[in-house]
Amino acid sequence: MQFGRFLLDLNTPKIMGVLNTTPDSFSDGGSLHTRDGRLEISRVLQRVETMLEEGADIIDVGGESTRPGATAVAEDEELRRVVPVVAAIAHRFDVPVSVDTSTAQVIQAAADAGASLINDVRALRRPGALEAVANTGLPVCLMHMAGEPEGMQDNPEYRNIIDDVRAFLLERIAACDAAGIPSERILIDPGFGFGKTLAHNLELFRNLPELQKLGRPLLIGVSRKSMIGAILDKPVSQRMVGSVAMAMLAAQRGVAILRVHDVSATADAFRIRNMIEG
Ligand code: 7PJ
Repeated sequence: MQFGRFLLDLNTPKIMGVLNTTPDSFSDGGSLHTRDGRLEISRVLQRVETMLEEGADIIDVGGESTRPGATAVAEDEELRRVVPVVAAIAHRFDVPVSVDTSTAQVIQAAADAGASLINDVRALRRPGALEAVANTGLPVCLMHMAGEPEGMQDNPEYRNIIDDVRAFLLERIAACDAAGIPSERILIDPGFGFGKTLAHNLELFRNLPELQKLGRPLLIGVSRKSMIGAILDKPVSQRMVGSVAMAMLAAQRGVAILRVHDVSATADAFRIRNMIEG
């Protein structure tokens, strides 16, 4: 699949390394910031270089915390956080840069700064987002989320989680088509932890092959998430092995791209898998 000027072979699972530019990320918040809270570009580039050495195939840059309960960030604040980071990475490294955003203005500015993928947890439902992606010609990941981060974990309910997520993704693929974004540029994501109970997450995970049938590559993020914490009864700092185990199971179910924090460990697991599976 084409990601800007990069061609990725999705027949073997690819690793998307998470780079958080928010000071309040639940898993690695603030590590790229100075003590007075400024994002340091030199630290960002160092972190990216490490992730590339460890085996990342894509770098995902996020400027808005979407963890449960997080409040939305202002557009200009998101622009200010994300655009210089995208530009610096795209300029320095030969790697597709993905941008975790829902905002039309950020989509356009990130594309101008050299982004290769738009990763939208709101599946282009914000005003102008469909048109912005269509304009840029970039591929997009459409993720399912019930509600907004602020209230999404308050008693989420579904008629049937698989049917509901599938119907949502089909509707968003149709909306993309109507806006001039062809399906060849679309990845889909059931959105683990976004308005879902542990039972919902597990049922979705078991049924990933069902979503595979929609005919678009699957991208998922389970890394360090509360579903793993709930299964293992462990805090965020002790969820790496569980995350890698889940990444392996996802790869086995045909997932094309894994969004992860622990690039090195995931890359080791995938190398073993590729050697065995050929
Ligand atoms: C996801 C994401 C995910 C996609 C986040 C976290 C929360 N983008 N951005 N899929 N999660 N496509 O990393 O735990 O699951 S932010």
